[in-house]
Amino acid sequence: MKKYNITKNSILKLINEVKITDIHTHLFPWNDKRYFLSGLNELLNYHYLTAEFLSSSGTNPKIFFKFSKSKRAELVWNFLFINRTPISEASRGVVKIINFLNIKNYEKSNYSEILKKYNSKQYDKKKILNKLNISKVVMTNNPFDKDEWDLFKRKNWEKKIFKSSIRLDDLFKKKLKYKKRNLALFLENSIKISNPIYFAISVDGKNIKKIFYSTYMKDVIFPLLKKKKLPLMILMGVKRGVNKNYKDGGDGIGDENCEILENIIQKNQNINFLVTHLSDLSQYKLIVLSRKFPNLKLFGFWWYLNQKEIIKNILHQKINLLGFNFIAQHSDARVYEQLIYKWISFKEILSEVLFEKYLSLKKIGYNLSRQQIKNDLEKILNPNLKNL
Ligand code: FIX
Ligand code: ZN
Repeated sequence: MKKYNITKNSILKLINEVKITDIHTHLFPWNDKRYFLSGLNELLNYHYLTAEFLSSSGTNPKIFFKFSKSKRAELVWNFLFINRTPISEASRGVVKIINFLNIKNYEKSNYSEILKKYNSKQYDKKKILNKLNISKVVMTNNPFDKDEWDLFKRKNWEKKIFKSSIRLDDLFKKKLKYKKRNLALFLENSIKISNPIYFAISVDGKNIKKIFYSTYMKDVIFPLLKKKKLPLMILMGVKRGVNKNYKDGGDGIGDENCEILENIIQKNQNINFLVTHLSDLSQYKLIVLSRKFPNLKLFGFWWYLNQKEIIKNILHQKINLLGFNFIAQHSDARVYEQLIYKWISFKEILSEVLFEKYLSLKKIGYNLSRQQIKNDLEKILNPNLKNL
């Protein structure tokens, strides 16, 4: 067997050769003019940054959100990037994007200058995917929002790249009323129209029981998932609207509820569950739970957890207890260029963790081949969407 020389760089090179399937995003296809988001105004209005801006500047959110998008972007830029050092995770994300686009001498640019520089860097949407080696992006599609769902009436979008998932949050959040049979028909029709990879729901600490023990779930959604062989993605541990004035940026951390999840996974062993959890406390419990059930697959580092130091620690735990039986990351990107920083950062972290892991294997006398590492990477970065 040809020996493989393990270095951090050689592993990063292999990571860059693997096609990425981004399992959860809020992106829309490029030519969906109403919902596709891109550009510096959008990046600076990302709720990760507006929350950081509002809490550190003390600006009145009611006044802030009355301003135009570009005015809000300017305020965020001036406060977080000019008056202060852009050191937070979300600010460094913007810096990474600016550098990826090869924009120079921007550090002291005022907003109109940086905007001009940014807009002058024309780049092809497909080229970004090619550079990052992303082959598929799973959208979040809400069948209860007629306007947004109209996407599926259109034919001319990249269906090979942008895949659909059906998001159920509104059904419970808005307490929508359906007869069980009508809900089943509605969802079945939504599946026919959008050909989703999975159904998804986010659960607040407080509503998890209400959702999972509801008749909608027990009598309609679970049976439908079984029938259609579709997995259910659960995004756990968020507490919505801790500060409602911050809008999307106002959500915080909720309860753990791992026991309830255990019960759901255990009772529905013929449904596959893809789970991510916002609380760092829950990670270890869920890793152990995932060893107990083949129908539970963990994915990604959601939202506030998406920080190098946390990721490294949890990735080590995942590999120690699960081998490569998990999905390494999702971007949660809302603005197209966020794919750049979210994936570049994660690939770097992954290369560091895998370097340590493979080296420890080598030290105890196991010789790895290049192909073997590539196969491992395929499992965690490019899961087969037909078999989640
Ligand atoms: O529920 C979700 O899918 C979350 O990802 C969002 O609610 C959240 O706003 C977000 O974008 C976090 O990254
Ligand atoms: Zn999300």
